[in-house]
Amino acid sequence: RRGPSFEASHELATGPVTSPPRTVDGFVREFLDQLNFGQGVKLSQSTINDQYLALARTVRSYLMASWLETGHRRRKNPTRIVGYLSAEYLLGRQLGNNLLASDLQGIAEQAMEQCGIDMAALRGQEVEPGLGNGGLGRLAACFVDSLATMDQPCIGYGIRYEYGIFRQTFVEGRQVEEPDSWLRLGSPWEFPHPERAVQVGFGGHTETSVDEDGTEHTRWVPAWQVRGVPYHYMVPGFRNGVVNTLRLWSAEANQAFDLQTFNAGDYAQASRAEIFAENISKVLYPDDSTPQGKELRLQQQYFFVACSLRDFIENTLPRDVDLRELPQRIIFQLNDTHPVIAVPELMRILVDEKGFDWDEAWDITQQCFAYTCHTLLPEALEVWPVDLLGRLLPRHLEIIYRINEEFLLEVRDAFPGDEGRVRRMSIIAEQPQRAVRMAYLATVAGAKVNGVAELHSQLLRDDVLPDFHAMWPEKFTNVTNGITPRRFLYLANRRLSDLINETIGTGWVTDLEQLRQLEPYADDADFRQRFRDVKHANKERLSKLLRVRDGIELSQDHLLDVMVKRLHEYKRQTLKLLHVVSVYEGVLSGRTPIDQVTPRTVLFGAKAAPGYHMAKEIIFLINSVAETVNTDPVMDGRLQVLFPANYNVTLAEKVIPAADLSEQISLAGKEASGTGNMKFALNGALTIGTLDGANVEILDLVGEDNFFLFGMTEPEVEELRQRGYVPSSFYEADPVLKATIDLIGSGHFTGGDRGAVSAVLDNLLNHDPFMALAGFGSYLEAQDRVERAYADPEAWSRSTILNVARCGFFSSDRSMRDYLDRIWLPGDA
Ligand code: F55
Repeated sequence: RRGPSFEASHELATGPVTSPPRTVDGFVREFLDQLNFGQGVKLSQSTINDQYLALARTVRSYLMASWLETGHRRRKNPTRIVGYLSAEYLLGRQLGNNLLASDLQGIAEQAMEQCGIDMAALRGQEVEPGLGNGGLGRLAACFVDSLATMDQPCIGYGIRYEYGIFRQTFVEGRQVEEPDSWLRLGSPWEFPHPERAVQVGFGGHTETSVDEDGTEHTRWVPAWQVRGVPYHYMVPGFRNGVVNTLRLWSAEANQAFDLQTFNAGDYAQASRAEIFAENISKVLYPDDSTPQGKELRLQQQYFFVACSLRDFIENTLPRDVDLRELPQRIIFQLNDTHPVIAVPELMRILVDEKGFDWDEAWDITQQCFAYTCHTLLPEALEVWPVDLLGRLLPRHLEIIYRINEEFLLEVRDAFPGDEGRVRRMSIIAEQPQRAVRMAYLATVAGAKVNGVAELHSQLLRDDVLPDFHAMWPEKFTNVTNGITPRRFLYLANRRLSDLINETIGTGWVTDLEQLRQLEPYADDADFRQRFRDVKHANKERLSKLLRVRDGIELSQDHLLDVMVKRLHEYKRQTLKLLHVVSVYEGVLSGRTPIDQVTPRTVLFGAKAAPGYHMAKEIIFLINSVAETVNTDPVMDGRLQVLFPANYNVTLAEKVIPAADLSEQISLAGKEASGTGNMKFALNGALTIGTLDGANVEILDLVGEDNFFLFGMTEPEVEELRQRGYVPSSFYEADPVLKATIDLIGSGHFTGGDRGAVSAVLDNLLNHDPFMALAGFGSYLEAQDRVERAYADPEAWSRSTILNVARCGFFSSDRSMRDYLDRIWLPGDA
């Protein structure tokens, strides 16, 4: 696999790779070299983009020795490594994170100053890689950060989309999507490795032959192939000399064009194949919960999974390792069902290519996978129609059928005579069309299945996969999600970090439970004042950003009430909006004297899936309400509604540290976990929330005095649905709700146009699948409690400090520990 070695013959090249000197001068020298020899410009002629690229490559240079050393160490020490299989990684900007991890921030800043360069401008030049939709993709990014910080071997496998999540703009209040061309100005953090490219087949047919001893052998003959080229990204641990690898695959055509066709003059036709192949990694599907069964999506899934397995087995695993030992060398964690086609792919490799018999291959495969489920919505469970799957991956479909046959024998064995159960549990659904249930396949194949918060894991056992739980109770476990304290506290909230460092030292950065030591300071008036100063400064920073970024004015002395997350009905942005309108309506109608309105800014951030009609209508309604409320003199500036477009990781890092109130108001039983909820609490915002997802655990840890709880429990939701939920009865029974909805319905926010908001209102009044109207009363009551609490700054500060002190549990380092203990290396203690 290796070429002839120049290194072996050259003394300079055989020693350890050395980093540039960790001094300001050393940094300047490396930076200027990168500018001159990497970018090919002199400092005096360079653009901000030149400088950004050179700075990024400088930081890279410092991390390189650790990266090579980590790889070397891993190769010497054969252990089970984690192959994290995720179609999404929502990484956020790299520069700040990599400076923090390498402890080069101070040096870099001084070096840039010496060069007369405004470092903030260079930071602003970076376009974040938005290779994910939301929580699931961001979770993957937090997990690889934690594994590197914990010096755990991990390869993150995924897709290098040429276009990430769309850029959102608003035109007359409506969402318009624009392509996210994040690679346009260069991508200094990636390392293409065309020499490690692998081939992936699609389509075609299978052939069966019988050998001398009568054994059948099946072989897949694909109709077409694409080339997968890996791009490597550094994943540095926090100041520990570890750099792990993220390996993202890009699809390329094997031949740029058909020369004969080209010569015959049909230029467009000549490059068809190239366009076709490259489409596979062209763009991220922007649906965050309801997967559409699109062929290109299945191509993406199989493409990255096939590349990853091939890469691990042929290029990462040492040649002398027997594949029977595979489970001792790798555990593939399936981030939702998106990579589940890896299961039949591994079976195909073992049986068809490596000559294993079925049972032995299945035994190996079952030990190599574990599955994480991220949802509870039935419509979000991925299924692939068998005709589509059979066309694209005929051999895989055969393998799935066989897995299912043998699995159903096991079910019959365990539950004799229970054919209803057999039908329910079949990996193949018969209705509404024959289709493969990917969650079932993952559950059957996986050594473990986990949910992402306690409540979610319980509902997974009880409601989503009860038959599987009955059959294999020990397969099921919980790992509550977490967030990386490096990015979401240290990097995003430097002021709070400095205050914490000064108070309890820096151990919390890699051991977040140490924040407990802050508890006594909740009773220290001086500390509370400094805590408030931090929050105030963060609001000022956000205010400056929004002025430049969006032309928005953020009032400094307002309660900052934030709801940022993907737009989805189950998350109930409309409930938040009903609250806003009710406050406004109270003043308009004279019910509430204006001087009794708590000055408040409600900030929304949310992208809607482009095909999700209702979500887009809700965006329009939010913008319409914002426009009206913000400009109506009757409110005297006391209520502001802001909706900066294109909420992403970069904006989150500014918004979250400035927030006072965190809105986590999904209908109980619908949000699997949430991770934004953790980020806010850790940054000293108080939560108003339902008993859903990880909110339950946050409440448990911070205590009910420091959390604004409202709404139904999950069993109460079910009970109401059983009784028959009639949303209009809540409308009729609650005069405030009625006035609120009527004001929207009157066209007040849409220039008199009643039709413009009718889709949302009709839906609320006649269907309201997520019971916003039922939640309205208790939500408003909880908002009253918020305002009373906020009126006492000392008590409020005390609560926020206790939130920070008690949220150490939500470090993704702890999540990774739990995965290691319960799933990846159980018994390793
Ligand atoms: C993306 C693509 C498809 Cl096809 C389906 C779902 C998604 C996606 O982005 N899901 C997602 O973000 N789920 C969220 O995962 C988080 C991490 O576990 C949870 O905190 C959150 O509750 C859940 O909705």
